[in-house]
Amino acid sequence: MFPPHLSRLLLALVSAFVVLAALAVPPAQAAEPTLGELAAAKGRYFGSATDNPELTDAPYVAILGSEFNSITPGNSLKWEATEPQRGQFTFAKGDEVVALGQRNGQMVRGHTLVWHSQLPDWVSNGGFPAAELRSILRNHVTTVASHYKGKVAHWDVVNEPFNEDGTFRDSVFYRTLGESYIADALRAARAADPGAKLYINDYNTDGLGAKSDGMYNLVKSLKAQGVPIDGVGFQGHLALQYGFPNRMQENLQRFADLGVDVAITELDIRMILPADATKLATQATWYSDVTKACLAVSRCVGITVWDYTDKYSWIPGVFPGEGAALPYDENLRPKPAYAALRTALGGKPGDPTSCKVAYKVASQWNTGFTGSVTITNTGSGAINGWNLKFSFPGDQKVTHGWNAGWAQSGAAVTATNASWNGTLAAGASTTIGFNGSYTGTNTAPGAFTLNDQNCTAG
Ligand code: 9MR
Repeated sequence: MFPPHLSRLLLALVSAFVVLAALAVPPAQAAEPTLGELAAAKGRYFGSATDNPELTDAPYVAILGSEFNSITPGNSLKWEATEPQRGQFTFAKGDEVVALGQRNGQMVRGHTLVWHSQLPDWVSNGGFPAAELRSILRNHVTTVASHYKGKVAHWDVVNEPFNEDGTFRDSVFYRTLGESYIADALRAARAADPGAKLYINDYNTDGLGAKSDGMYNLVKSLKAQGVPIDGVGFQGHLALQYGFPNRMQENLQRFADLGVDVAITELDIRMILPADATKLATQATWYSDVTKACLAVSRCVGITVWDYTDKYSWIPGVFPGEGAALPYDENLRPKPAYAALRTALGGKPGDPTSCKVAYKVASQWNTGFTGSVTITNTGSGAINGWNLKFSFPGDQKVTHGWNAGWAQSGAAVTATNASWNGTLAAGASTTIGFNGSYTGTNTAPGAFTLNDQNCTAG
C-alpha cells in the first residue's frame, strides 16, 4: 500500500495522463463498413477477382484487402496455369492469390477447373480417345482440387458449357465425352475436396432465356441423378447498350428452387466510351439492381466483381471502345456505382467523389471576360487527378486559361489539373481561370462534373 499522500499523487498523475491521452487521441470514429462487411451483415460475401501482376500495385492491393471479403484468382487457377504440360502442375501463382486471401481473412472462390478456353494445346489438340481424355480430366480436377483442399470455399468446376441457344458448347470435352464430362468433373472435385461448394458457371445466363434454360435443365438433371452440384454461378458481364438481364431475380430464384445456391460471380457493367455522368448513373442503378436481385433470393450467397477497378478490367482489351465497367475508376477512385452498391447492401453511400464548383465572371468588357472557377473537394477522401467539364450556354470561347489545361469543343469545356493542383485533399479547393470571348449575354454554365461525377454548383 502507498501512504495516502502518495496514493493521491499517483491518482492525480494517472488522471492527468488519462486526460492527456484523451486529448491526444481524437475519439475513434466508427469507420463506415466496407462492401464486404455490409454483405456479411446480410449473410453474403462481396468479392473481387484479381490477377498476379496486379499484386505489386500497393494502393490497389490495400483496397482489395480491405473492401472485399472474398477473392478470386482471375487467371492463375485455369488449366493453362496449373497444368501447362501433361502431368506437370504449377501452383505458384494460384498459391500467391490464395495466400493473400487467407492473410486478408477472405473467402476464396476457385476459378476454374474445366473450361474450353485458356486450355493448353496439349489438351485441346491432343486428339485423345475418350477413355484417355476422361482420365486426363479426372486427374486434373483431382490434383488441383486436392492441392487447394480446405482453402478454396467454392469451385467453378465447369465454366461456360453452353452455347447462346442453350445447347452444349462444342468443346474438346463435349465433343469427346458428351455431357457426361460435367458429372465426371463434379464427382472428381467432390472426392478431392468434400468441403468445397461445387459450381457450374456461365455468362448470359443472368436473365430468363434460352441459355439459362439450358443451364436450368442441366442442373435439374444433375440433381435428379445425384451428381454433386451445390451452386450455379451467373457471371454478370453486362453492357448498358444491351439492356438489363430479363427478370434476373426470377431467374436466380428458379435455380435456387432446384436446391442449389446461386452467386453472381464475375460482375461488371460496361459502356461505350467515353463514360459520362448519365451512363455512370445508369451503371450505378444496374449495380444496385443486381445486388437487390441477389439479396431478394435467400440462396444467393454473394457477389464477385471481375476485378474492382477500371485500371485492371479485361473489357477494353476485348471490346475496343468499351469499358468503365467497374465500381472504381482507373485511379482507384470510387464511382457512383460504388455508392450504389453500398446503399443496396444497406449501408450509407460512403465516400464517392463529391465536389462543389463556384463559377464567377471576375470581370467583363464588351466582347471579353475573365472567368474564375473554384473547385472544392467536398468528399472525405483525397482526389488524385481531376478533370472538370462544363458547357457554355452561349457562344463563349476560352481564349487563354491558367492553373489547368483548357480545351474546348463546341460549347463543351474540359479543364484538366495542372501538375501541382491535381491532388485535392478532403475539403481542399483550387481556383482556375481563363479569359474568354462572348457576344450577347454572358450566361454562366449551370452544371459541372469532376471526373465525370456531378458537382453541386455555387
Ligand atoms: O479476366 C480474365 C482475363 O484476364 C483473361 O485474359 C481472359 C481470357 O479469356 O479471361 C478473363 O476472365 C474470364 C473468365 O475466366 C471467364 N468468364 C469471362 C471472363 C472475361 O473474359
